Amino acid sequence: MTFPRRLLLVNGPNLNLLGMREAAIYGHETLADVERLVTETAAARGVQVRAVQSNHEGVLIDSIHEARGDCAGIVINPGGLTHTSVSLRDALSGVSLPVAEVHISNVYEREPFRHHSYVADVAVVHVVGEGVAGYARATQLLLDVIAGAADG
Ligand code: CA2
Repeated sequence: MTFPRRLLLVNGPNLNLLGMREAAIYGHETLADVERLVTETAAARGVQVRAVQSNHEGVLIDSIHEARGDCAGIVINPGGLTHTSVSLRDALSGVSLPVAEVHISNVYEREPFRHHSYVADVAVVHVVGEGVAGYARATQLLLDVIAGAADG
């Protein structure tokens, strides 16, 4: 494989609270658990992970820009910015890297304002409502896409 052997994992606003509040919706696992899961999933395929969580949109956008040339793809749970941020979507489409969008909860079974994602059509992988385990599946699927593109 000739692609950079690194993924960027991005978690958006409030996901630092995982495991501390709203366990009925998001479960008991913490952000550290998420980052460990993705790191171990990627490591099993020889890929490193750079993990970023921020409550600030601009920090997230900067981290996405910095992935260009350094990472082969992006796993992202944009949190509430999923439903509001054209700028985050533009950053993702601007770096031209394959993107996996993950949501812990099933956003389609929640309030109507969570049904629209500005990120969905710039992502090639979508995993919704599988809890924290969904990050591992998203990582596997994204690595499949990257490996397929490298082969093709
Ligand atoms: O289901 C998901 O993963 C979400 O992306 C989580 C976002 C929400 O705005 C999206 O609609 C769906 C919220 C993340 C906030 O996470 C918290 C975790 C624990 C306690 C409070 C918030």
